Amino acid sequence: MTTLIDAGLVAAHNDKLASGLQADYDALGSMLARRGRDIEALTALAQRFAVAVPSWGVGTGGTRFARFPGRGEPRNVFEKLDDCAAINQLTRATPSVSLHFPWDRPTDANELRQQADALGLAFDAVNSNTFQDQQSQEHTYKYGSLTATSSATRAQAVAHNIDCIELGRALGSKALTVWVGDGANFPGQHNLRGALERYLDSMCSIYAALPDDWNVFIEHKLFEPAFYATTIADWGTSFACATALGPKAKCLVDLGHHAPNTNIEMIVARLAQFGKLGGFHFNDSKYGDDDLDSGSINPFQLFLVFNELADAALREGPSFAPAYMLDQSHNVTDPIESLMSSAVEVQRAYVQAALVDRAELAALQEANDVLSCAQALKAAFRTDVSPILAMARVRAGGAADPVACYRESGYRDRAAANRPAKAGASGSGIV
Ligand SMILES: [Mn+2]
Repeated sequence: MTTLIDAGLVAAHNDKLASGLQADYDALGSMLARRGRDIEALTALAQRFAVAVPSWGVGTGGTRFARFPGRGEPRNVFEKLDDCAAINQLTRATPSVSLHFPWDRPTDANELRQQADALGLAFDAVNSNTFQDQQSQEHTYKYGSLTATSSATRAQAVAHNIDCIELGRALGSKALTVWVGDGANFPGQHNLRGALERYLDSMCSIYAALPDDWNVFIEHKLFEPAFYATTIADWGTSFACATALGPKAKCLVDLGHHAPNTNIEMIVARLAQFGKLGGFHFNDSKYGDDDLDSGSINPFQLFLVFNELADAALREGPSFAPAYMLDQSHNVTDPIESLMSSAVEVQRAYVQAALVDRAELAALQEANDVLSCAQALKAAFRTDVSPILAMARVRAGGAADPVACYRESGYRDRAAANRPAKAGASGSGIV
């Protein structure tokens, strides 16, 4: 496997931190043993965790107002894959990449697949894009895509999604994520029901093109760019559409796509209960954005989401396997550092949720011992599992401290030298 950061440098980094890590690991192991938990089992669990990196995340996304490009940003999908591989090399938690078309459209899908294979990467869900016009596109999406009043525009948007499925098949992907910004900016602009009817009609054509072993994920978003009424604004609409379309259609939960203070973990529980939880876009948010790094604002919410996922996994068994993807926009940080940090934060929530003794919690719930129930979750959330995550990485050949190791490696300096800025070659998008 091609490695982009010198393995000797990673080993030296790990050697430097080895004695401290071992001491912390042993101390945590003793503490967990007193709680009846085996640290080795938790480390093995951490090693099995994986979250996909979004190809658009390795470039600077910017905001609605401006983009401030960083040094050495990837200029094409092949360079994006290199950055994704560096992230996985150091974190060992991101073995797959979620592509976005047409931004990532390769001239030769086989060549792209071969590069991914060489880098030890696979492709997760592919994403379509009908929220902006492309060059040489015949019909504009200014007034919508899958919901457009123009049948020719809708047909063009459907054809693009089917093209994404074909490309995804060639790359070994198994799912299509559809997010549309379609909606209205003014009351009266849309017939609200009519727009959703057109959406479902378009999605039926896309659904019909899905291979048997594929899923389509419906991603909802409360608002933006439609500021009055977004057609697929909430999980209820997403669920209704996924149900109407059939078993291969599921709902995708982007943590930033809800009204402030929404109980997202309850949405997760509902979708899991009815077999419609397709996957996640992880990020964090303080107000109405969907851009901040996972776990940077509300790590307890992230933990509570994984607490529901742990419950669902116990109930559903191995068939329960929602797709985990990051979806962030980086404006003031190095995207590689943010993505590594976020992957670790999501993995942290996963391991912390595994610390909850579910039988004990169920007994406390049965007994209506409310305070003890709350304390059982808090005890898990307060446990610093950092040594488990670091040990899992080191044992898998990753870095004890991925961000520090990345900085020591000089990867960004090399990228800046090898990738002179190219006008108009933004490596990302705001999704
Ligand atoms: Mn998203």
